[in-house]
Amino acid sequence: SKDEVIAMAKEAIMEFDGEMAEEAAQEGLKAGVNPVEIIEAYTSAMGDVGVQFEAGTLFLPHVLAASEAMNAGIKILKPEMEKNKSQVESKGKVVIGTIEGDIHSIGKDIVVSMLGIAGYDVIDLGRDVPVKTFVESVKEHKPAVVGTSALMTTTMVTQIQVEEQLKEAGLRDSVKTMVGGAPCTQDWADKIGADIYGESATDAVAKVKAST
Ligand code: HCB
Repeated sequence: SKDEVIAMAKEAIMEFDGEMAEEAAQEGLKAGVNPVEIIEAYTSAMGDVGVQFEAGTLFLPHVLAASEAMNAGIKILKPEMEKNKSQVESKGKVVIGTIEGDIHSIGKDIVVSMLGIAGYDVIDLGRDVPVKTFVESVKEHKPAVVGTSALMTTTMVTQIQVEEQLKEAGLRDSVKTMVGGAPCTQDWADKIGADIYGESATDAVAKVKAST
């Protein structure tokens, strides 16, 4: 049943078990569970792993193993989700990357996948992306939205520079800006003048849709 699949998906991440994550994905697809809900289950368990990492009860290798398990599961779900992708023309372009100084990419990658599935052309700049690269990419690709991901309090401040440098380049009015990553909040987005705060990948997709 759906509850069993969701529970298995969560357990797989908590147990760093890639095979179990794949099994949850396969069982879920067979049972007709929405793949997005399975990804949300992985993500929620990944959040719990993060909490344990912060508490010092889990260590970096565990975190990496958990994220690998999550990727194994997502790999099974992705082709299925792409079948439902709107076959019509692209909904628009989104440029996204993890901000300068920050190498956390798991959450950003989920946002990239979900936007792709929702029909957007996503230009993924990767991680540790210099502010000027975001600006150049906006100039080159003219996306509807440019999104930054920041997982650390020390790197989220650099999201301000994206706002500023887009203004300096005369590009700020041509694009919507989005911020996300665990330390970001709606308050933070309001404070720095970002147009969209994406609390989760699902939230990011919904808000990008609403603004394009
Ligand atoms: Co990392 N790390 N880490 N880490 N790490 C955090 C982020 C800490 C909070 C843990 C802690 O110590 N308390 C902390 C940051 C503290 C701070 O704020 N200053 C931290 C630290 C300090 C570090 C290092 C400096 C550790 C060290 O070397 N001493 C180092 C960073 C080096 C650097 O970046 N320069 C480091 C390294 C690592 C890895 C490599 C082991 C690994 C990253 C692997 C990778 O990404 N490829 C890692 C991880 C995994 C974490 C935790 C445990 C989980 C992050 C994660 O993937 N969450 C994290 C603890 C935590 O966050 N609670 C810890 C799961 C994803 C799915 O959630 O929030 O990223 P998410 O994304 C969501 C959501 O935010 C939204 O959608 C996603 C899906 O729903 N979203 C967006 C994300 N980006 C968006 C962008 C948009 O525009 C819109 C929506």
